[in-house]
Amino acid sequence: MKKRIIKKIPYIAAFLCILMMLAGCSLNSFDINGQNINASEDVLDDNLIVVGISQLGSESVWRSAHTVSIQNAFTKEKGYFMIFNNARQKQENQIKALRSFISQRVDYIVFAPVIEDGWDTVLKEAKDAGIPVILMDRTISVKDESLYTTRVGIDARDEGEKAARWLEEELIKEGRQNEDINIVVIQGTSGSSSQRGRTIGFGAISDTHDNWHILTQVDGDFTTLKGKEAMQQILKLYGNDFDVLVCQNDDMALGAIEALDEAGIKTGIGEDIALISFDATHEALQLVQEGIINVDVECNPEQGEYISEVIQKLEAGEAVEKVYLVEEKVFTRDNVDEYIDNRNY
Ligand code: GZL
Repeated sequence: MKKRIIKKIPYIAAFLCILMMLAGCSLNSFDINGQNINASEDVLDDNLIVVGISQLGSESVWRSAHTVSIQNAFTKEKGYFMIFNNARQKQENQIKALRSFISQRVDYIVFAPVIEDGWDTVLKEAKDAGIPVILMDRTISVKDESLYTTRVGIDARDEGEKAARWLEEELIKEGRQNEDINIVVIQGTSGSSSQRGRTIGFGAISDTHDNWHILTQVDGDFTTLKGKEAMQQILKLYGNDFDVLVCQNDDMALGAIEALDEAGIKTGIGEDIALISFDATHEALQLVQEGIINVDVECNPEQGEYISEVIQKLEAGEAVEKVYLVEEKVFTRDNVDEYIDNRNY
């Protein structure tokens, strides 16, 4: 690892460090909003790789698992000084955080973009400052792909296709491949690459079936509360006159199940409505075991170590790929027991 010149730490942060040391606390990374302070006395260690991390929010169980994976990877013991910011699902907060990282002259910027568009200007500023940018989880749409070095994340379009392939096979198994199938969808955060990818992937296969009818797609913003509200909205419009409910993450599926329970409607194996979900969190996989969720397409949040490996490659002057995709499975009652107890989330 190249010898590091001590990074210029912003005055407010230096003040915070002194304050915390006087208070006998220890520091090994801190949030630029001055929250979640947690950094080590040797914050001025001139060997640590300073990484500015903008996490998009804490909207779901998946996101919390993703954050744990990131924070476990970028510790002082592993050679990093992490500056972590939670943008609370607002792009303007992420752009502010990225600009703060640029002004602090961090060595790397790592961020999970809440939505796909609107990053060109701030990433040009990072490029002009000579700071490599690594995307995590989701992707972005930019005119100039050189504005980011690489992405460690998931293939949302493939996840959407996997969900539709499961439905194709399920309908054939049930001898219903030629019946009219009414589908309703509760989508994730509008404009995010995860929402767009899952929608496009599922739709590309749905479009090949004239007897599949997507009645409506409602924004549930990847949260349980909005997932419940979206389900209530769908029930008002269609009652239970649909055969398949697609929820683009487990948190929204949990919210939808709450609304369906209140309406006396059941989903799952042997019921009139099949429930397709994404993420494969522990709680949702328990519902797969119980037959309430028919299929859960995994979205793997364990990305921290992969991102660290990429940074180590860059530190060593090695070439890196433009994208690294984490491995993902599809869970149904047939295979869930084999996996549910040996996962971190
Ligand atoms: C997927 C990720 C999504 C998850 C949701 O890559 O961005 O955001 O599916 C999370 O649970 O909120």
